[in-house]
Amino acid sequence: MRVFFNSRHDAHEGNGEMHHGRLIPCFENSRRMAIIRDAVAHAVQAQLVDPIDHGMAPIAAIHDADYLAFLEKAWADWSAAGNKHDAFPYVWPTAGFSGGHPAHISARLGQYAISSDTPITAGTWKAAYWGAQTVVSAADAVWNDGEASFALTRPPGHHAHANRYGGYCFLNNSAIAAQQMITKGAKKVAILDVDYHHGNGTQDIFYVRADVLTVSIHADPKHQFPFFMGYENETGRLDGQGANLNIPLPGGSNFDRWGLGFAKAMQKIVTWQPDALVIALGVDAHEAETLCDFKLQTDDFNRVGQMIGRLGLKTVFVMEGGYAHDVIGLNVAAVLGGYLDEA
Ligand code: OKS
Ligand code: ZN
Repeated sequence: MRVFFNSRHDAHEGNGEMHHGRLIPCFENSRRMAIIRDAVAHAVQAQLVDPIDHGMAPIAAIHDADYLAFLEKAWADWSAAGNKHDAFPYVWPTAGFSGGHPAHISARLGQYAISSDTPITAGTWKAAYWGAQTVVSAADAVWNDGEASFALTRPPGHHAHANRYGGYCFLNNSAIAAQQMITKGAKKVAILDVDYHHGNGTQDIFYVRADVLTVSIHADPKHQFPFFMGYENETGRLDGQGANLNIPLPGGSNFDRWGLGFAKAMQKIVTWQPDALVIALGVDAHEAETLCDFKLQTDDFNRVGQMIGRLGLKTVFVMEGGYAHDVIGLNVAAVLGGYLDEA
Protein backbone atom coordinates (compact mmCIF):
# COMPACT_ATOMS: atom_id res chain seq x y z
CA MET A 1 0.00 0.00 0.00
CA ARG A 2 1.14 3.51 -0.75
CA VAL A 3 1.93 5.34 2.47
CA PHE A 4 2.14 9.09 1.99
CA PHE A 5 4.40 10.20 4.80
CA ASN A 6 4.71 13.68 6.30
CA SER A 7 8.46 13.77 6.93
CA ARG A 8 8.15 17.32 8.34
CA HIS A 9 5.77 16.17 11.12
CA ASP A 10 8.51 16.54 13.75
CA ALA A 11 8.64 20.31 13.26
CA HIS A 12 5.72 20.23 15.73
CA GLU A 13 6.83 18.96 19.12
CA GLY A 14 5.08 20.51 22.10
CA ASN A 15 6.72 20.64 25.51
CA GLY A 16 3.50 19.86 27.32
CA GLU A 17 -0.28 19.94 27.37
CA MET A 18 -2.86 20.92 29.96
CA HIS A 19 -4.56 17.77 31.15
CA HIS A 20 -7.29 18.22 33.75
CA GLY A 21 -5.42 21.10 35.36
CA ARG A 22 -1.89 19.68 35.10
CA LEU A 23 0.85 20.39 32.58
CA ILE A 24 2.01 16.95 31.41
CA PRO A 25 4.17 15.72 28.48
CA CYS A 26 2.27 15.75 25.17
CA PHE A 27 0.42 12.53 24.34
CA GLU A 28 0.63 13.65 20.73
CA ASN A 29 4.40 13.38 20.15
CA SER A 30 6.69 12.74 17.19
CA ARG A 31 7.71 9.21 18.24
CA ARG A 32 4.24 8.05 17.17
CA MET A 33 5.12 8.46 13.49
CA ALA A 34 8.32 6.42 13.42
CA ILE A 35 6.60 3.61 15.32
CA ILE A 36 3.65 3.47 12.91
CA ARG A 37 5.86 3.84 9.85
CA ASP A 38 8.06 0.93 10.93
CA ALA A 39 5.06 -1.26 11.77
CA VAL A 40 3.31 -0.75 8.44
CA ALA A 41 6.53 -1.12 6.47
CA HIS A 42 6.47 -4.87 7.11
CA ALA A 43 2.76 -5.49 7.50
CA VAL A 44 1.48 -3.92 4.27
CA GLN A 45 4.69 -3.66 2.21
CA ALA A 46 4.46 0.08 2.46
CA GLN A 47 5.80 2.12 -0.40
CA LEU A 48 6.67 5.39 1.30
CA VAL A 49 5.73 8.37 -0.87
CA ASP A 50 6.73 12.00 -0.35
CA PRO A 51 3.84 14.45 -0.67
CA ILE A 52 3.72 16.94 -3.52
CA ASP A 53 3.25 20.61 -2.58
CA HIS A 54 -0.21 21.68 -3.81
CA GLY A 55 0.03 25.11 -2.17
CA MET A 56 -2.70 26.78 -0.13
CA ALA A 57 -5.71 26.14 -2.39
CA PRO A 58 -6.76 22.72 -1.00
CA ILE A 59 -6.33 24.02 2.56
CA ALA A 60 -8.25 27.24 1.84
CA ALA A 61 -11.06 25.10 0.38
CA ILE A 62 -11.77 23.99 3.98
CA HIS A 63 -10.37 26.65 6.33
CA ASP A 64 -11.20 30.36 6.65
CA ALA A 65 -8.65 32.88 5.38
CA ASP A 66 -8.41 34.78 8.70
CA TYR A 67 -7.81 31.52 10.61
CA LEU A 68 -5.05 30.46 8.20
CA ALA A 69 -3.41 33.89 8.45
CA PHE A 70 -3.54 33.61 12.25
CA LEU A 71 -2.11 30.08 12.30
CA GLU A 72 0.71 30.81 9.89
CA LYS A 73 1.87 33.81 11.94
CA ALA A 74 0.90 32.70 15.46
CA TRP A 75 4.39 31.68 16.53
CA ALA A 76 5.98 34.83 15.08
CA ASP A 77 3.46 37.00 16.95
CA TRP A 78 3.93 34.97 20.13
CA SER A 79 7.71 35.26 20.04
CA ALA A 80 7.52 38.96 19.09
CA ALA A 81 5.58 39.37 22.35
CA GLY A 82 8.71 38.08 24.13
CA ASN A 83 7.78 34.43 24.60
CA LYS A 84 10.12 31.47 24.12
CA HIS A 85 7.89 28.70 25.50
CA ASP A 86 4.95 27.03 23.70
CA ALA A 87 1.95 29.26 22.92
CA PHE A 88 -1.33 28.63 24.78
CA PRO A 89 -4.48 30.71 25.18
CA TYR A 90 -5.73 31.63 28.61
CA VAL A 91 -8.91 33.62 27.88
CA TRP A 92 -11.77 32.77 25.53
CA PRO A 93 -14.65 34.86 24.10
CA THR A 94 -17.32 32.80 25.83
CA ALA A 95 -21.07 33.48 25.77
CA GLY A 96 -21.87 36.90 27.23
CA PHE A 97 -18.69 38.61 26.07
CA SER A 98 -19.31 41.24 23.39
CA GLY A 99 -16.34 39.96 21.36
CA GLY A 100 -14.49 42.89 19.87
CA HIS A 101 -11.37 42.45 17.78
CA PRO A 102 -8.49 42.23 20.28
CA ALA A 103 -5.03 42.45 18.73
CA HIS A 104 -2.98 40.80 21.51
CA ILE A 105 -1.71 37.37 20.53
CA SER A 106 -2.98 35.84 23.79
CA ALA A 107 -6.49 37.00 22.92
CA ARG A 108 -6.19 35.77 19.36
CA LEU A 109 -5.10 32.34 20.60
CA GLY A 110 -8.29 32.25 22.68
CA GLN A 111 -10.36 33.47 19.74
CA TYR A 112 -9.24 30.52 17.61
CA ALA A 113 -8.76 27.74 20.19
CA ILE A 114 -11.43 25.31 21.36
CA SER A 115 -9.30 23.90 24.20
CA SER A 116 -6.12 24.34 26.25
CA ASP A 117 -4.46 21.06 25.33
CA THR A 118 -2.77 22.14 22.11
CA PRO A 119 0.60 23.92 22.09
CA ILE A 120 1.66 26.07 19.13
CA THR A 121 5.43 25.90 18.59
CA ALA A 122 7.93 27.38 16.14
CA GLY A 123 7.38 24.52 13.68
CA THR A 124 3.65 23.93 14.09
CA TRP A 125 2.60 25.61 10.87
CA LYS A 126 5.27 23.78 8.86
CA ALA A 127 4.21 20.39 10.23
CA ALA A 128 0.49 21.06 9.75
CA TYR A 129 0.96 22.54 6.25
CA TRP A 130 2.90 19.48 5.10
CA GLY A 131 0.37 17.24 6.79
CA ALA A 132 -2.31 18.78 4.61
CA GLN A 133 -0.12 18.28 1.53
CA THR A 134 0.29 14.64 2.57
CA VAL A 135 -3.46 14.00 2.61
CA VAL A 136 -4.04 15.93 -0.61
CA SER A 137 -1.38 13.81 -2.33
CA ALA A 138 -2.94 10.61 -0.93
CA ALA A 139 -6.44 11.68 -2.00
CA ASP A 140 -5.25 12.50 -5.52
CA ALA A 141 -3.58 9.10 -5.85
CA VAL A 142 -6.69 7.23 -4.70
CA TRP A 143 -9.02 9.23 -6.88
CA ASN A 144 -6.78 8.74 -9.92
CA ASP A 145 -6.31 4.98 -9.86
CA GLY A 146 -8.73 3.65 -7.25
CA GLU A 147 -6.11 2.00 -5.09
CA ALA A 148 -6.20 2.72 -1.38
CA SER A 149 -3.60 4.98 0.26
CA PHE A 150 -2.64 5.75 3.82
CA ALA A 151 -1.74 9.33 4.78
CA LEU A 152 0.60 8.96 7.73
CA THR A 153 0.81 12.34 9.35
CA ARG A 154 0.66 14.32 12.55
CA PRO A 155 -0.52 16.60 14.10
CA PRO A 156 -3.99 15.05 13.68
CA GLY A 157 -6.95 16.93 12.22
CA HIS A 158 -10.48 15.85 13.11
CA HIS A 159 -11.03 18.33 15.97
CA ALA A 160 -10.09 21.33 13.78
CA HIS A 161 -13.01 23.44 12.51
CA ALA A 162 -12.93 25.84 9.54
CA ASN A 163 -11.70 28.51 11.99
CA ARG A 164 -10.68 26.67 15.18
CA TYR A 165 -7.81 24.53 16.47
CA GLY A 166 -7.62 22.26 19.52
CA GLY A 167 -7.62 18.64 20.66
CA TYR A 168 -4.07 18.47 19.17
CA CYS A 169 -5.46 19.45 15.72
CA PHE A 170 -4.84 22.48 13.46
CA LEU A 171 -5.82 21.62 9.89
CA ASN A 172 -8.60 19.11 9.30
CA ASN A 173 -6.77 16.54 7.22
CA SER A 174 -9.72 14.19 6.71
CA ALA A 175 -11.91 17.09 5.55
CA ILE A 176 -9.17 18.32 3.22
CA ALA A 177 -8.84 14.81 1.73
CA ALA A 178 -12.60 14.54 1.16
CA GLN A 179 -12.79 17.99 -0.39
CA GLN A 180 -9.83 17.22 -2.65
CA MET A 181 -11.72 14.27 -4.17
CA ILE A 182 -14.82 16.45 -4.62
CA THR A 183 -12.66 19.05 -6.33
CA LYS A 184 -11.31 16.29 -8.60
CA GLY A 185 -14.82 15.17 -9.57
CA ALA A 186 -16.32 13.01 -6.83
CA LYS A 187 -20.01 13.80 -6.37
CA LYS A 188 -20.36 12.27 -2.90
CA VAL A 189 -17.70 11.41 -0.33
CA ALA A 190 -18.21 9.75 3.05
CA ILE A 191 -15.93 10.27 6.04
CA LEU A 192 -15.97 7.50 8.65
CA ASP A 193 -14.25 8.50 11.90
CA VAL A 194 -13.30 5.52 14.06
CA ASP A 195 -11.14 7.53 16.48
CA TYR A 196 -12.18 7.22 20.14
CA HIS A 197 -13.06 10.94 20.17
CA HIS A 198 -15.85 12.65 18.27
CA GLY A 199 -14.76 14.30 15.01
CA ASN A 200 -16.30 17.64 15.88
CA GLY A 201 -14.34 19.67 13.36
CA THR A 202 -15.22 17.37 10.47
CA GLN A 203 -18.88 17.38 11.47
CA ASP A 204 -19.02 21.16 11.65
CA ILE A 205 -17.20 21.74 8.36
CA PHE A 206 -19.72 19.67 6.38
CA TYR A 207 -22.78 20.17 8.58
CA VAL A 208 -24.87 22.02 5.97
CA ARG A 209 -23.54 20.14 2.93
CA ALA A 210 -25.28 17.27 1.14
CA ASP A 211 -22.18 16.04 -0.71
CA VAL A 212 -20.13 14.86 2.27
CA LEU A 213 -21.51 12.32 4.73
CA THR A 214 -19.83 12.46 8.15
CA VAL A 215 -20.10 9.48 10.49
CA SER A 216 -18.33 9.25 13.84
CA ILE A 217 -18.21 6.45 16.42
CA HIS A 218 -16.89 7.79 19.70
CA ALA A 219 -17.04 8.01 23.47
CA ASP A 220 -20.18 9.70 24.76
CA PRO A 221 -19.32 13.42 24.89
CA LYS A 222 -21.27 13.68 28.11
CA HIS A 223 -18.11 12.30 29.74
CA GLN A 224 -15.37 12.80 27.15
CA PHE A 225 -13.69 15.45 25.00
CA PRO A 226 -14.97 17.37 23.03
CA PHE A 227 -17.90 17.43 25.50
CA PHE A 228 -19.93 20.11 23.69
CA MET A 229 -20.50 18.23 20.43
CA GLY A 230 -20.97 14.67 19.23
CA TYR A 231 -24.51 13.90 20.40
CA GLU A 232 -26.93 11.62 18.62
CA ASN A 233 -29.41 14.38 17.81
CA GLU A 234 -26.83 16.24 15.66
CA THR A 235 -27.92 15.00 12.23
CA GLY A 236 -27.02 17.86 9.89
CA ARG A 237 -28.84 21.03 8.85
CA LEU A 238 -30.33 22.56 5.69
CA ASP A 239 -28.89 20.67 2.68
CA GLY A 240 -26.86 18.59 5.12
CA GLN A 241 -29.89 17.25 7.00
CA GLY A 242 -29.38 13.52 7.40
CA ALA A 243 -25.73 13.66 6.26
CA ASN A 244 -24.23 13.53 9.76
CA LEU A 245 -24.42 10.46 11.97
CA ASN A 246 -23.06 10.39 15.51
CA ILE A 247 -22.73 7.08 17.31
CA PRO A 248 -21.75 7.85 20.91
CA LEU A 249 -20.93 4.81 23.03
CA PRO A 250 -20.61 4.35 26.78
CA GLY A 251 -17.22 4.34 28.49
CA GLY A 252 -15.71 0.88 28.76
CA SER A 253 -17.23 -0.31 25.47
CA ASN A 254 -15.59 -3.45 24.07
CA PHE A 255 -15.88 -4.74 20.50
CA ASP A 256 -19.23 -6.42 21.23
CA ARG A 257 -20.64 -2.95 21.87
CA TRP A 258 -18.40 -0.97 19.51
CA GLY A 259 -19.05 -3.42 16.68
CA LEU A 260 -22.79 -2.71 16.88
CA GLY A 261 -22.09 0.99 16.41
CA PHE A 262 -19.71 0.18 13.56
CA ALA A 263 -22.36 -1.97 11.84
CA LYS A 264 -24.77 0.96 12.02
CA ALA A 265 -22.11 3.23 10.50
CA MET A 266 -21.41 0.75 7.69
CA GLN A 267 -25.13 0.44 6.92
CA LYS A 268 -25.45 4.22 6.61
CA ILE A 269 -22.48 4.41 4.24
CA VAL A 270 -23.73 1.54 2.05
CA THR A 271 -27.17 3.17 1.78
CA TRP A 272 -25.68 6.57 1.02
CA GLN A 273 -23.57 5.22 -1.91
CA PRO A 274 -20.52 7.50 -1.88
CA ASP A 275 -18.00 7.70 -4.74
CA ALA A 276 -15.14 7.56 -2.23
CA LEU A 277 -14.44 7.03 1.45
CA VAL A 278 -12.10 8.74 3.90
CA ILE A 279 -11.31 6.83 7.09
CA ALA A 280 -10.33 9.12 9.98
CA LEU A 281 -8.09 6.44 11.42
CA GLY A 282 -7.60 6.95 15.12
CA VAL A 283 -6.58 3.81 16.98
CA ASP A 284 -7.10 5.21 20.47
CA ALA A 285 -10.13 2.98 21.09
CA HIS A 286 -7.62 0.21 21.95
CA GLU A 287 -7.68 -1.15 25.50
CA ALA A 288 -4.08 -0.04 26.21
CA GLU A 289 -4.75 3.68 25.51
CA THR A 290 -4.55 5.54 28.82
CA LEU A 291 -6.24 8.72 27.52
CA CYS A 292 -9.29 6.63 26.58
CA ASP A 293 -11.46 3.89 28.04
CA PHE A 294 -12.73 1.69 25.21
CA LYS A 295 -11.57 -1.92 25.16
CA LEU A 296 -10.82 -2.80 21.53
CA GLN A 297 -8.06 -5.31 20.84
CA THR A 298 -5.65 -5.53 17.93
CA ASP A 299 -7.68 -8.36 16.32
CA ASP A 300 -10.74 -6.12 16.44
CA PHE A 301 -8.89 -3.48 14.43
CA ASN A 302 -8.11 -6.18 11.89
CA ARG A 303 -11.84 -6.94 11.56
CA VAL A 304 -12.58 -3.23 11.15
CA GLY A 305 -10.13 -3.09 8.24
CA GLN A 306 -11.68 -6.18 6.66
CA MET A 307 -15.18 -4.74 6.83
CA ILE A 308 -14.00 -1.46 5.31
CA GLY A 309 -12.33 -3.46 2.52
CA ARG A 310 -15.55 -5.28 1.73
CA LEU A 311 -17.27 -1.96 0.95
CA GLY A 312 -15.32 -1.89 -2.31
CA LEU A 313 -14.93 1.89 -2.26
CA LYS A 314 -12.01 4.13 -3.20
CA THR A 315 -10.50 4.60 0.25
CA VAL A 316 -8.10 7.10 1.81
CA PHE A 317 -6.91 6.32 5.34
CA VAL A 318 -5.90 9.42 7.30
CA MET A 319 -4.02 9.10 10.60
CA GLU A 320 -5.75 10.65 13.61
CA GLY A 321 -5.25 9.70 17.30
CA GLY A 322 -3.53 6.79 19.04
CA TYR A 323 -0.84 7.33 21.65
CA ALA A 324 0.19 4.06 23.31
CA HIS A 325 3.63 3.54 21.76
CA ASP A 326 3.66 -0.21 22.34
CA VAL A 327 0.47 -0.87 20.33
CA ILE A 328 -0.25 1.97 17.86
CA GLY A 329 1.90 0.46 15.11
CA LEU A 330 0.28 -2.95 15.52
CA ASN A 331 -3.20 -1.47 15.48
CA VAL A 332 -2.72 0.67 12.38
CA ALA A 333 -1.09 -2.28 10.61
CA ALA A 334 -4.02 -4.48 11.66
CA VAL A 335 -6.55 -2.12 10.05
CA LEU A 336 -4.59 -1.70 6.81
CA GLY A 337 -3.75 -5.41 6.61
CA GLY A 338 -7.39 -6.34 7.14
CA TYR A 339 -8.40 -3.88 4.44
CA LEU A 340 -5.95 -5.35 1.92
CA ASP A 341 -7.10 -8.89 2.70
CA GLU A 342 -10.70 -8.08 1.75
CA ALA A 343 -10.55 -5.21 -0.76
C1 OKS B 1 -6.65 16.95 27.35
C2 OKS B 1 -6.82 15.80 26.44
C3 OKS B 1 -8.02 16.03 25.57
C4 OKS B 1 -8.17 15.00 24.53
C5 OKS B 1 -7.74 15.49 23.19
C6 OKS B 1 -8.20 14.54 22.14
C7 OKS B 1 -7.08 14.00 21.32
C8 OKS B 1 -7.53 12.93 20.39
N1 OKS B 1 -5.32 17.04 27.88
N2 OKS B 1 -8.48 13.19 19.48
O1 OKS B 1 -8.88 12.27 18.64
O2 OKS B 1 -7.07 11.81 20.41
ZN1 ZN C 1 -8.74 10.52 19.66
